[in-house]
Amino acid sequence: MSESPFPEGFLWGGATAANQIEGAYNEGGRGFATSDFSVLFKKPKEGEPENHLPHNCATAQQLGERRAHPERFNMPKRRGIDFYHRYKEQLGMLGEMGFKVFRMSISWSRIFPNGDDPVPNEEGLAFYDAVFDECHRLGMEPLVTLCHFDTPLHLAEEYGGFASRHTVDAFERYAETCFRRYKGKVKYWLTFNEINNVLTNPYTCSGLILPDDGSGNPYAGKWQLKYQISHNQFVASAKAVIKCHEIDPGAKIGNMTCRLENYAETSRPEDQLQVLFEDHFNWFYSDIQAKGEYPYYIRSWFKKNGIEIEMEPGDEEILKKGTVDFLSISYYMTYIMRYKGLENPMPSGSLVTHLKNRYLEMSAWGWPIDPIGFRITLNHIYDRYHLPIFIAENGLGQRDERDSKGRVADDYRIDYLARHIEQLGKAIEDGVDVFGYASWGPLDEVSSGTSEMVKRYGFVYVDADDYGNGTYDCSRKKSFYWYKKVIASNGVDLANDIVDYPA
Ligand code: BGP
Repeated sequence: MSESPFPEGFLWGGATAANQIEGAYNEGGRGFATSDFSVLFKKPKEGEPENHLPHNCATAQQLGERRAHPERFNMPKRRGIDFYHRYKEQLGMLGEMGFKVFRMSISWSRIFPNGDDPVPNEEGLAFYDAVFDECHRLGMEPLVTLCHFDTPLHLAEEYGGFASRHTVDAFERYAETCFRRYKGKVKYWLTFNEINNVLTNPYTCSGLILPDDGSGNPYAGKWQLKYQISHNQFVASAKAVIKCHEIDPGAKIGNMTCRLENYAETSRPEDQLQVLFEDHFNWFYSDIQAKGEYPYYIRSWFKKNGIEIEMEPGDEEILKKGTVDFLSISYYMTYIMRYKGLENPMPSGSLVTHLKNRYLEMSAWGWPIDPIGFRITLNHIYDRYHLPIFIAENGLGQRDERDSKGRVADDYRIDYLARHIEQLGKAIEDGVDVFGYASWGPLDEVSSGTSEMVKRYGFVYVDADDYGNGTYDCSRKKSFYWYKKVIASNGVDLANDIVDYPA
């Protein structure tokens, strides 16, 4: 077999999030989180009005209705895939594939039900002790996100989430509690999942709750507020990094951004200028977390737009001291940029490109499939920071159909992943330092954006539908046996030659 481009000890695995797998939203002493109020979103039928609000968020009015009458709503993140009760079976399936790393998140409100309680909830702490022990028993390193789209509701309702420094302080205490409790069990930490998505969805990313203003999306725009929230989260992240280094020098802690790699629609210089504008809005987040200071371009843009960040004494020193050990990204697709003719550009505020790339096929959910873009983006990131990189998410959400034997022939998923892993290998051969790859959704899990179960990513099929029906039992898809081969060959054997694949 040919020489592997992947280094010895490369961390092959998969990624999940507490709000999308755990369920047991009101068990074990857990308090409410913002994610508990995401309702199932199904794409509107022809002619039905489009919903402009990000599907996984809520206005104050919607939250009020859902809190008062939960029986009237379908909120699948309260169920997840019942990982809370089934984690041994589910992790066992990943161990069977030979996973080296398991990306998961801790539900903050399982540790501090209100986010800022005087003492932590021991039942919550013990649950993650058991999960980490099971990971190690199976030979998997847990890689743990501290906050993955599930800000404690109390902090959201009482303080506006990360709009308040109270939440920054609460996050620091929560992070410190985790570092002390799990020292020696967790070697890899991430602070915030997709911290740059605050520009699109500050409810989901930062716990901001706004009243419905009749505009269709009260979270649109509001850049002063969003950049103040971003600053507060940068400080929270940096404080966590500093605490982690103090408490557990053997651990590594990174950031996590949703990588938005942009292509100019044409060779028209203006279109390339639009790429520059968009890149500035996105590089900004990893620039601060990796370099520890506000970059020139954002200072100019703030000044031009009257944005003034309120800082507390010492913030700039904290940002400088609290830079991350590594970078992590989610990579799903690339985007097309067309010059908008604005002398004063604004963030696009959209994660899924509306301009189609005619050279790329798309998933059933309209996400362009661009493996070469993966290699491009990794070179761009490494060229900018020269820090190790972990792939925190990459995968294909599709409808999977089971045959009469309960088997799923997900050749489309094998094809997607094989092409992306091949390009990942080329990026490493280019000299990019990548130390691990976590495919998103190794077990089917509740979609972040739409709360659907039918948008499946997994190597493992979970028998559950969008409405909570099913046994929640696990079975193996064709890709299960394929990925097991990929891991065993350290990324060399990507051939789809699986013939026999019992469910
Ligand atoms: C990212 C989130 C993940 C995951 C992924 C796939 O933004 O970090 O939580 O859900 O998107 O998106 P979806 O689940 O909506 O298909």
